[in-house]
Amino acid sequence: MIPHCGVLVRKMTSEKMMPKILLHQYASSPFAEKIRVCLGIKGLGWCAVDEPVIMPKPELIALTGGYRRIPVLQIGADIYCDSQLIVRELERRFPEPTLFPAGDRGLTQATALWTDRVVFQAAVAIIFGGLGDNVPSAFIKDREALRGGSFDTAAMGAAVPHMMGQLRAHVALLAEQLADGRSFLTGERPGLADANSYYNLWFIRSAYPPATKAFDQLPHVGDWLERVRAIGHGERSEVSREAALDIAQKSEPLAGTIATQDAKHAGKQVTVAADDYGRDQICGVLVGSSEHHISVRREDPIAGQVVVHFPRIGYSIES
Ligand SMILES: N[C@@H](CCC(=O)N[C@@H](CS)C(=O)NCC(=O)O)C(=O)O
Repeated sequence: MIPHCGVLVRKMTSEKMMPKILLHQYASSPFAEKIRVCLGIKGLGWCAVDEPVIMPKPELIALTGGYRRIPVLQIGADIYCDSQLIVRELERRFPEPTLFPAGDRGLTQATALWTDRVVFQAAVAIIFGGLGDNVPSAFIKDREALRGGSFDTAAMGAAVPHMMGQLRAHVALLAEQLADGRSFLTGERPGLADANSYYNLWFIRSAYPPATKAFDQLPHVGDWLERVRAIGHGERSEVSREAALDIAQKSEPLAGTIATQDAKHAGKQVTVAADDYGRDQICGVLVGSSEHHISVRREDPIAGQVVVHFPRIGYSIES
């Protein structure tokens, strides 16, 4: 039997009561792997909406209004950009089992700034520096547009020795954390700390296996990687990009409230953009905000009325 997306595997609920969890993703995406592991920890049924690895991504852009990065979570006409916010939304909608089994909610979310920026950039240099001339030119061109700067695999290659040392030092922190024999980073139950710390190592292992020598001799890490891998990805099925658009069109987005600090933007047209790379501006009417998120409503000729949600950390808002 194909499981319905958006239902707890352990507790089947009818599709009518529970909207589908749609994850716009592709197989080789490390940030999508972070979310797939979180879906596994929560034992959720979900639908993969496979997106291209490079632009154009017309269906995704119709939903997001310009945000092109992967992953994007869609629940009905609510579109959640960035793995940081996707994690928060999954935890909000499906609190049990928690992604914070040690009561480590704030601190563990902060680890994303370590794994998604510092460790990820080391992994990118190691993988693409290692692959060198084998990286397809269309991919390089696309990532240059994404970065707004060069994607120079030769320069990355020159940085590999340093980056391998850096990577080993980062992973040594995980070895230290696991040294008392615990199964997962914050104790006996897996959580976001594991998903965050795992996905870059998964990325290196799957995209450029020779580079695992940076960390595969460190104690405890190999067994922990295997335990995280064994969690799996929950119950996955597939939905086409066209069907995802259709779901958005036929759904109503959630209502939101606006934080006092954003009162001046309430109901007004604003633009939201990432502050690191993939800085495309997304325009919409501010309909929700908090310390943790910014939500804009937009009307799309293909997707209909959608609300696009962004994390606060790493995104700017301007009117
Ligand atoms: N801060 C974002 C970063 C996402 C990211 O960089 N994703 C990569 C793929 S793993 C990406 O979008 N690359 C360009 C693309 O796929 O078009 C997040 O946490 O979701």
